[in-house]
Amino acid sequence: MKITAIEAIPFRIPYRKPLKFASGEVHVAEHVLVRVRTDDGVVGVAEAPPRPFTYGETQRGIIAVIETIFAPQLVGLELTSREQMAALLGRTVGNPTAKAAIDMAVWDALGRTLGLPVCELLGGYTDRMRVSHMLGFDRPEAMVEQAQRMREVHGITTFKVKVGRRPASLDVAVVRALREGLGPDVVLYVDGNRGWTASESARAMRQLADLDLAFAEELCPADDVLGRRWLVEQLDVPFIADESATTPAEVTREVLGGSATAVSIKTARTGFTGSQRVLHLAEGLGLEVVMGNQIDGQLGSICTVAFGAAHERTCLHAGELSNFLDMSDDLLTEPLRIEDGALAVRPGPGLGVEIDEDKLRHYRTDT
Ligand code: MUC
Ligand code: MG
Repeated sequence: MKITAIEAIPFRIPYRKPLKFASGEVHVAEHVLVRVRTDDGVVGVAEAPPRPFTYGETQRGIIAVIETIFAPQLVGLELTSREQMAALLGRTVGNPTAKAAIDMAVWDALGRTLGLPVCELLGGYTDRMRVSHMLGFDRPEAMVEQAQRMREVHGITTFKVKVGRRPASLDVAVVRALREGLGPDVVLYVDGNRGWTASESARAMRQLADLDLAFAEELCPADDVLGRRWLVEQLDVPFIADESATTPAEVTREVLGGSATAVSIKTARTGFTGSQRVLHLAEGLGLEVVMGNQIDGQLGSICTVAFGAAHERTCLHAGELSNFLDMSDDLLTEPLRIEDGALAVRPGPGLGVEIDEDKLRHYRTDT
C-alpha cells in the first residue's frame, strides 16, 4: 500500500457549447489526469480542472507543483497515512485542485486495494444523488430551451442560473423566463460569481423576489466585507459561499462574519479529506450544503457523487453534477449517465471507473 509514483498528465477535450459566467468562460477542458501508483500495482485516478479565474492555477502550474513538490513529498507513504499527506501538502499554500486530485486518487487507490467503493469508505449513506444543472449565460429563450432539454432527456428539475452581468436586467429576464417556461415545480437558484456589487445584488434579488428562488450564491465579492454582510442580512434565502470559502478557516470566517449562511463543497478543490473537514464544520455550524461543480469532467463528477452520496447532509439538495454533458468526449471506458434526474455512484472498488487508454492517448497533450 505504499505510493511509488504520482503522475500528472495534461489533456484537452473541447466543449460542444462553452460555459460562460461572471468570472470567466470555458471553451475547452484543459485538465490534468492524476495517477497515483502503489507497490501493489494499484493505480488510483482523479482529475484536476485548472481554474485560473478562481484559484490562480493553470494546467502547467498544476503539473509543475505535482512533479516538483508534491510527488517527491508523498512517494514512500502508505495510502492510509492521509493525515501525514495533508500535513505535507499543507506546507505549500494554494494549489487546491492539484492537492485535491492527489487526495482523491489516493482514496481511489485505497478503495481498489481494499476492494471497496470510495463512497462506502467515506460514509456510504446512499448510492446516488439528484442532479442540479448549471446554466451559463445566454439569451433567455436559449437558456429555457436548454433547461427543458435537460428535464426531458435526463429528468433534471433543479437548475443553477449564472447571473452577475451588467445590466442586471439581463439576468432578471432570464430567471423570470425560466420560472415561466418551466413552471412552479422546478428548483431555481442563482450564482453571481462576484459579478455585482452588494447594492446591485440587493436590487436584483428584490426584482426576483416573486420567483421562489432556493438560494443565492456569491452574488458580490466577499472582500466587500460590510457590503456583503449587509446584503446577506436582508435576504430571505440561504446565501451560499463558494469560491470565497474553500477551506474550513474561510468557511468559519465568512459564516461567523455574517457574509454567508450556506456552503458549496467542491471535491475538485478540497478532495475527499478536505471536503469531510468542511462538511463536519458545516454540520457543527448548522449550515446547508450544496455539492458544487468546478466545471468537472466525468471523472471529477463521479468524485463529487461518491462524496455527496456518502453523507446525509450533502444529498439533501441536488448536486451540480451534469456539466460534463456539454463536453464533446471524455476519458472513461463507460460514460456516466444521468437518468430520472439522478447520477448513481459506480459500484466497483475505488471510484468504480476506468480510464480508456485509447482516449487518453488521443487527448493527452504531452506526447
Ligand atoms: C460555480 O459554482 O461558480 C464557475 C466558476 C467557478 O469557480 O466554478 C464554476 C461554477
Ligand atoms: Mg459558484
